[in-house]
Amino acid sequence: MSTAGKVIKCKAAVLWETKKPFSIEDIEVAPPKAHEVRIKMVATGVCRSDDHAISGSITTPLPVILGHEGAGIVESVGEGVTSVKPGDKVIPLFSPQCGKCRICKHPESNFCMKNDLVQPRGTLLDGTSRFTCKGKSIYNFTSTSTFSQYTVVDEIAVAKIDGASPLDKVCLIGCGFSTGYGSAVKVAKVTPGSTCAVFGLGGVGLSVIIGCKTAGAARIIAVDINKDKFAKAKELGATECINPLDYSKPIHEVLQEMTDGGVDFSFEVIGRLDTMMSSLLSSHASCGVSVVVGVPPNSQSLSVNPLLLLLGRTWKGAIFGGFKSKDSVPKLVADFMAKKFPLEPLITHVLPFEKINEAFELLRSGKSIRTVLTF
Ligand code: COD
Ligand code: ZN
Ligand code: ZN
Repeated sequence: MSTAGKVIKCKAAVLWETKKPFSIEDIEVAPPKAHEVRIKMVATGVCRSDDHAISGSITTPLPVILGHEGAGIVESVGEGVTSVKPGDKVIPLFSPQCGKCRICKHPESNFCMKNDLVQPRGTLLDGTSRFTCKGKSIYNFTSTSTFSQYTVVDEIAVAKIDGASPLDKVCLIGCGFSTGYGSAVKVAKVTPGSTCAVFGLGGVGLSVIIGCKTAGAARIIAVDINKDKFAKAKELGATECINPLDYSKPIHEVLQEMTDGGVDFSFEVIGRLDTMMSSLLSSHASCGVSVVVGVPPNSQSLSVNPLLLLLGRTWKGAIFGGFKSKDSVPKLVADFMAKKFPLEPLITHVLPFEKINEAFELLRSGKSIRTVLTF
């Protein structure tokens, strides 16, 4: 029996308060309105940014359904939706692409002005949510809310992907993989034969390494304070791994000595101010490009001597690897299907959706790279 046009009752992980575990709740998901899409989630990754929302270091309205790295199948569409139809495999886009704003029309930029990231309203574009629980409206998270058996997203925040793709793998293209990979291939534009340094070897940092390798970097130096991360980094393309705790001098000095004055491309993939500065200083003062991938906790800032840039160094950053999401996600899925890069090594754990709190414990303890929750 078709569920189109009807309210769907299902399970979702609701965060009622910060610093508390999720409660698996029975919720109602209203049908999609015009230009909206209701999706049956099949798999979702657990990303560090979801944990930042739990801890409160990213602020978002509560109560909320988090999750932004999912993949699923379209259940029904609202009036006027043309880019997807029921039955299509899709990936929700936490960084949408409206196609009409100044940024979407810019050839190089990707951070669509219709995003719900900078000042989160916790709603769809019309200012409301389709979720209720115990008579209370529940907020959306980053236009996606994938920690629910069903979610509703705006059409500008969903991409149709190859019908043959394995959703329990390609869900990583919804955030972590694309953020890291794009930082190397699209934002830094890593060149063949170059030397790179990657600070932070979580799922995103390892995806930067995959990008550097794909782009033909000759040396990829992986930096992390957890040496247990080194084996996987090497498997994915790191040529050397260093632990700042093994040195008495600052790690940027170590990197400068290892690379004749500094690397061509450096990446901060941790989200800390001190490592952002180390990453910047480890890039060559005249020809280096340093990319900020991590986001520091709310309202922290760095004070920087302009001379660090005056000799020619470039300092930049991007969300979602600089990719225009709706255009790029289907292509990234196609590239995965064509075996241009792997996703499997990033997935260390697969758990049923109900074990979501366990998945976050694995992330916090540093035991997982990515846990994929299946519905
Ligand atoms: N020096 C070196 N390594 C460190 C240090 C340090 N001082 N502190 C921590 N690390 C290592 C950890 O051991 C770990 O291996 C790694 O850094 C971080 O990995 P994870 O697993 O915590 O994180 P990821 O890879 O899932 O995500 C990292 C981000 C920086 C991308 C993320 O936290 C973030 O800031 N996201 C916001 C950026 C963004 O684009 N957001 C949009 C949606 S996610
Ligand atoms: Zn994420
Ligand atoms: Zn736009």
